[in-house]
Amino acid sequence: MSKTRFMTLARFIIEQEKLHPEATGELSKLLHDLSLAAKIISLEVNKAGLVDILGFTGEANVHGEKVKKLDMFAHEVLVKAMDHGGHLCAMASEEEEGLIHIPPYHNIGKYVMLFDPLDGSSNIDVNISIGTIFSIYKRVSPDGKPGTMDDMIQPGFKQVAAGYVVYGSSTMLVYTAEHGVHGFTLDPAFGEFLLSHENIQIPKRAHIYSINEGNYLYWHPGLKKYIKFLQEEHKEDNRPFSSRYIGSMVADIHRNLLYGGIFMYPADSRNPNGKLRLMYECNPMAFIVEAAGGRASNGKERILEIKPEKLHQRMPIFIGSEYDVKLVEEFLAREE
Ligand code: P6P
Repeated sequence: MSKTRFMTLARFIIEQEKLHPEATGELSKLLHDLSLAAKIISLEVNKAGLVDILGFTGEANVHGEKVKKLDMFAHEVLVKAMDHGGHLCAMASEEEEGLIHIPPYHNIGKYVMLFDPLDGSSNIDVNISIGTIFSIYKRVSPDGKPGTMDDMIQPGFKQVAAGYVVYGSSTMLVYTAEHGVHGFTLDPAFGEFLLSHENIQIPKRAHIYSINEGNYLYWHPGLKKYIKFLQEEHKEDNRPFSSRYIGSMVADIHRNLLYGGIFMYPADSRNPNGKLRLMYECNPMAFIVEAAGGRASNGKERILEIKPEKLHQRMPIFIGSEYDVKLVEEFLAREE
């Protein structure tokens, strides 16, 4: 990889293609289209409080357009950015029940993309970091025809690329296409994503745990014991851990990816499948964290090997530093 201060996302993708001849230029162009959508969404997210786009006012904005929720805005930006490049045969969004087909006047490609356009959007009104999550698979149905649900409902290990954009103190795009996890920070001065975190590796052991402790009463007994274990003092074991929970999965996992940590959204007695979506949140994040040397399970099975049944199904998730995800799995197994 050439050493340059201005390693843009586009240049990095081209140089990656040279390093990995099996990589197809199509995936690179797809990521490029996605980065444009990310810039547009970032612009709106960062001025949301100013143009009254927050919440759902139902009134018209200064342009006379009906003001939408920011997550619907992000959904529409992504669909429009991705529907004409000729790389996809269909899309699926957390904001839409069914498949999103490619308009008949556009070329049909050999990939599908699933995305959560703005995860954590309830945090927008209080200026907390939120994110876009995307997941890309190669189609399994015959080429040249519109995509089908079979193209979407694939186990996570079949992904060819996955990533997220975190709209925080800066806007960062983090992705993996099976050759390392790389982070790019948006320079708003000239609207380019510049390589800032090459080949991210998550620390093998954590000292941060992320979970909504307000649900403690409803947890599995093994999880209660695990969290109490993390809160005990044991200097050699780096305990007690620090508790860090933003309530925005992308922001929580991004911090844990860089610092080490375990993020948990477990099943509980009220929500037997947890809250997060397998296809839009768990699979892409698991693909990224595993590519960075971490681990992701539902407490028993590897997330990426779970056979999906429905597009919007929920899945418990324990994800982050390998040692710590293995340990919580042991605590859960002991109390089966
Ligand atoms: P809770 C945001 O609404 C979200 O989908 C994730 O981004 C986040 O991790 C989780 O839900 C927070 O859920 O129940 O702790 O508020």
